[in-house]
Amino acid sequence: MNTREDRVKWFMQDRFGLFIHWGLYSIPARGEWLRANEKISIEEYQPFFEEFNPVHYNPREWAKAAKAAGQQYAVLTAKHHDGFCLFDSQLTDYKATNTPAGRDLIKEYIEAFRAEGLKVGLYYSIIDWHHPDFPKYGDRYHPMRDNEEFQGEDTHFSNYVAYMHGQVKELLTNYGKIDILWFDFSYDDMTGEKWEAAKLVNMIRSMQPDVLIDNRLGGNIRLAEPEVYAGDFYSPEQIIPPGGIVNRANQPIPWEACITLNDHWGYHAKDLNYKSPKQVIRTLVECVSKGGNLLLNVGPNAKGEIPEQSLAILQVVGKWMRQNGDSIYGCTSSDLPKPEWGRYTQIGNYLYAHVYDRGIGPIYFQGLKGRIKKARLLADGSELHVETPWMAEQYSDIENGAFIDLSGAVLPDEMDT
Ligand code: FHN
Repeated sequence: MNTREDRVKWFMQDRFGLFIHWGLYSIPARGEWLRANEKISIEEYQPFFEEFNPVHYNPREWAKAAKAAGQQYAVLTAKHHDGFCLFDSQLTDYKATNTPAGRDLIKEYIEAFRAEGLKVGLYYSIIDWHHPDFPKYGDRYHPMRDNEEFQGEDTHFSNYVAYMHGQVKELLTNYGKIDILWFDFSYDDMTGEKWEAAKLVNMIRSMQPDVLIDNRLGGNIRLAEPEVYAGDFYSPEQIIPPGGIVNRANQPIPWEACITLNDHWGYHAKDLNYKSPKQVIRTLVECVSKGGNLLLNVGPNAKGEIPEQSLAILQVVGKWMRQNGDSIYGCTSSDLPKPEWGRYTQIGNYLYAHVYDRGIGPIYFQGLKGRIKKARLLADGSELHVETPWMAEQYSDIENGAFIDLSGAVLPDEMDT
């Protein structure tokens, strides 16, 4: 039987993925929670179903952009909370093949990303605002929870659980090897066995034993003996855990921070607050320096296009990755204390210094006296020199350190990124 350590090997190597939130909500262009935020009924939302026709959808272009950005895997929403399926499910009519799009968008995504050599993940919402048997009354996450027409409405939640399990089975049967199943999300008492999560994960493991599962079905991945459904990796959202993530025995566990490129997951016409390429690069470095992955999100528009501003940022990030990817792929945290000038990432005996603020004079490597065999600038491969500055022996707190002279080197982070 394969273990979590077996399953996550590629994940810990790849480090950088593309998250894609796309669906009917791309038409109103006010984010994927608009049904709940604006109390939109199923009937008021129906015109978007009848209109959805992403005429410019070309997932090969998406895959090429992700690959050029240095991303090694992707996770696309197969179904978000609104219940709309981008895949040709036989368990519902609420799917892309029944819209003017008339195509299985997931099938095309998987074929395109695999063709570009990227691994493929599917996001699947266990919350479903469209299914008649998903709890409505009193559920704090249902868009119509305060609407009297749903008061007391009978729902047979077991029907929904069977539907949800059936759709997961479809996704693992009809689209070849899936690398990640990204479930979203458990809350309050809607967690774990409420979803019959052990049965679901046992089915998943029997069908595709290598697929990675996130920790949002419930349970506690940090336990010494986590529940079978507690997941293969922890999924912090819009945050980088300050000290990475460890289990109760203080052992690092795999994690992946999912972070938006602007302020929204789904397409938002007025979303102008984009992170700069430098912010993205530093976020990626910070994740890896703490033993984690970055899943960076884009929200394509109703025509199936990733916004130009998102593509431009990914392009600059890709330039940095082409020069510095060795300091990301397969790397993790270092045991050394965080240096004041930036961050370390490490793989084996290779230590990568991400210098954000070079300050004045040579940069200082605490604890590395006599341990630096050679130093190279990743951007151009040029040699860097380990040196001991004049009168260094009189400086305090440097008895076990080393200095490297960076004068004349243009650091990647000082480029106009
Ligand atoms: O409610 C969702 C949200 O729309 C988005 O999909 C994020 C991405 O991780 N997950 C949930 C919020 O935690």
